[in-house]
Amino acid sequence: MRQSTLFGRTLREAPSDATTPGTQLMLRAAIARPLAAGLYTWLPLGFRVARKVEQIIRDEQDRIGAQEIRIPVITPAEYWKETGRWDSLEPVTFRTRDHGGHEYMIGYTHEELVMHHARNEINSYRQLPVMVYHFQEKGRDEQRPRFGVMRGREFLMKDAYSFDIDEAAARRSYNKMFVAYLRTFARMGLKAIPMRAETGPIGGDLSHEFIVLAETGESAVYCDSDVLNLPVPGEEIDYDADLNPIIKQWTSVYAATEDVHDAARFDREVPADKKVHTRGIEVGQIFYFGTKYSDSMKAMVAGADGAEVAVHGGSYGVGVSRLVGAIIEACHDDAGIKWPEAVAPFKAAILNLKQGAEDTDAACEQLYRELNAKGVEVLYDDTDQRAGAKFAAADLIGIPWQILVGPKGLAEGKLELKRRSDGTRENLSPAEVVARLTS
Ligand code: 5CA
Repeated sequence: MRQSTLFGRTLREAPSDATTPGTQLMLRAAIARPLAAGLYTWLPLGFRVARKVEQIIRDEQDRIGAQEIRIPVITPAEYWKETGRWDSLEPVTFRTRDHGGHEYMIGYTHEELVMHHARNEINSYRQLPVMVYHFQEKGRDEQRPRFGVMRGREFLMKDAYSFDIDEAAARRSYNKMFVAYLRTFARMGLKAIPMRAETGPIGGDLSHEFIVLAETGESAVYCDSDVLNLPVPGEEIDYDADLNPIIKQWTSVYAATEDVHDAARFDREVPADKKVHTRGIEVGQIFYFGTKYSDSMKAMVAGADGAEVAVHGGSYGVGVSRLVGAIIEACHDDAGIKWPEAVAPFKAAILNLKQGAEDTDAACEQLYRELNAKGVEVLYDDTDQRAGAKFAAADLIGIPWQILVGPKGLAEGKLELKRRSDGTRENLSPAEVVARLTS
């Protein structure tokens, strides 16, 4: 893409209401723009990141056999009334009526709706276990929308739901999702730490939050330094094997947020020498809630002995919108964002340091064509800005590789390849740059 055509201007100064470095950078780098409190529009750069985040999540959900569906945003009151959440969620939801007077709410979450489908689609233990998931906008009338897209009133969530015949089977599903989450966040270049959590309005008695460490995060975090170095399971992981050893490894290290800093609730207390006190952002939460929804909604299945039992459920959320904000919060320096390559809006940026000069224009155009032809996503800064402004914009936007094309280097047949993450620079021929970015 040519930067001169990009919809969304980068800003030299952040608007004064942006309180954290991440939210300032999100606005300055033209990732998203507010429409109203807690309501954001993704601009092209941000939308590309959100799509990559979504695709990594989808990949890892598919890998554990979860099946993608899509439930509507607008949800009828009748299902929520079956569980009592029509009343309990009243203060935090957006509601409306149709012309016939029927009541609806914008999904705050989707347990009731998926449970309604499950009771119609599943009637025998032979159909279990099964997991479904969807990506869908959620509406939550947060009292204090803040931190940009990280606490919005509308946001994109991946929510998954598991159905099992009994508690033992449901815990196997929970474990699969737990490991899938470890892999999901690691693939985005993040260190996400699971912590025992409160179950809040979702219910049940087993839950973990996944917290990305970032100094500006909303939650104070205490954790065992060992948890920072645990290896995340690789692609070869066998999800049908017993996952308990992995879960045990990750839950036997103490980790807690300040608001639930009550040692009794955690898997283990940590010796004060190993305790790390930092901050973090909750990017996902998983719940095992047993028969809480299936009892009241009569989602029954016939067991092996023919007797009808209520299906055991779990739900598993990831905040897609929040992740985009959390990645910025976790990956930036004073100059701007440092996108991890897996989620970067583009892999490389071409900076034409002398726009309008025949040799730099020609070299940039050729490089741009060649990289595009080889499938490398590239943003070409073909604007009329002077070199200094282009450097600043490129560092702000945070694309992992910058290719600096200037007359001096070109005279020797060289371009400069700069890595945004650590600032290292190399002088390479155009062919070497292409080879590097396609290897
Ligand atoms: N039904 C369960 C799991 S599917 C559920 O709703 N869980 S949740 O409330 O913990 O939300 C899941 C994830 O959505 C959170 O971990 C967080 O990453 C994200 N999230 C929650 N509220 C917001 C919000 N107001 N703005 C942006 N993301 C949010």
